[in-house]
Amino acid sequence: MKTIRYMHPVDGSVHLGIVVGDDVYSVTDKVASWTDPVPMWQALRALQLDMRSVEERLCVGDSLSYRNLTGEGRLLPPVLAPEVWASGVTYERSRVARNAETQLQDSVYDRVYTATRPELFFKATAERLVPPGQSLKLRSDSAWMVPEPELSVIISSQGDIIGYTIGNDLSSRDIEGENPLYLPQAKIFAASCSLGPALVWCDPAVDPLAWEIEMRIERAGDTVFLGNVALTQLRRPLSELVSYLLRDNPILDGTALMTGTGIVPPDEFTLQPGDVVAIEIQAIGQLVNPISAQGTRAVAMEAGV
Ligand code: DO4
Ligand code: MG
Repeated sequence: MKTIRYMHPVDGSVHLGIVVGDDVYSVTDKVASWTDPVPMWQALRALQLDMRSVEERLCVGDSLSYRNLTGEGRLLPPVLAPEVWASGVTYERSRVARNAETQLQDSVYDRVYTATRPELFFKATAERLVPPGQSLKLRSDSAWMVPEPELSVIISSQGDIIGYTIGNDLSSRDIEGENPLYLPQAKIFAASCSLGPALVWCDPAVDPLAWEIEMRIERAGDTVFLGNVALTQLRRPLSELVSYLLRDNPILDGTALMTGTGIVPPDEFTLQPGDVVAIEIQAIGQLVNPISAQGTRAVAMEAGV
């Protein structure tokens, strides 16, 4: 099952919808308290209801067009994630990129890539999240910034994986490269994280390790970067990343954990205002975010949405 959160075209109210092809069926119209996947997931689990039969019952009546909701800038992050955490150096490509950018002689990155304990760090709060289609913003004090396309898991407070979405861990390579202790400044700033466009619910039939991530960066209509990676290249099991996050660290239902990047553009590449970053995992969809400078208004706001 695939769900999105969106602002209703008529009154702007927040809805949770199930996506079937181009049709979006509002679940909120049928169960008013379900504007977010987490209460729905909890209710289905408590009642031991089969997701598929629930989907069949809910996907009836009026629907909206997914393409139109996306085009009109009405999508919201697919879950109201109270916190977003992230993982680092979980792919060989990330280890190589960190070694290239760091000014340290003795690489902490080689060590963390093979260590038992993964690198996990805090990335964003719900208020800091940029919805699909809206602008991520470059730090004004960095000259070397890249998007990081990452499979992201949505988890319950108990550590159950509720579902999967796409994350963009927009990062500064020169700030982290100067000193790894600057990591929070390289990672956390206004409009540095986006999640979306949809949530694919955890299900025995869904195998994220069979997926591939593709990232395309466009500048003035030209593709200036295209790369992809298979999820089989992720060095650590998803359950391992989740279990380390929960060690002595209470989290709330709906927390997002980004699982690290396996795609890094060449070292000479940096993002510029006006670039558009599109990250695709076929089963989930395409997370598209324009890039702008700090201090500029979000694209959807400019469009008057
Ligand atoms: O240590 C740096 C973080 C690297 C990261 O965010 C990633 O590998 O995705
Ligand atoms: Mg990352």
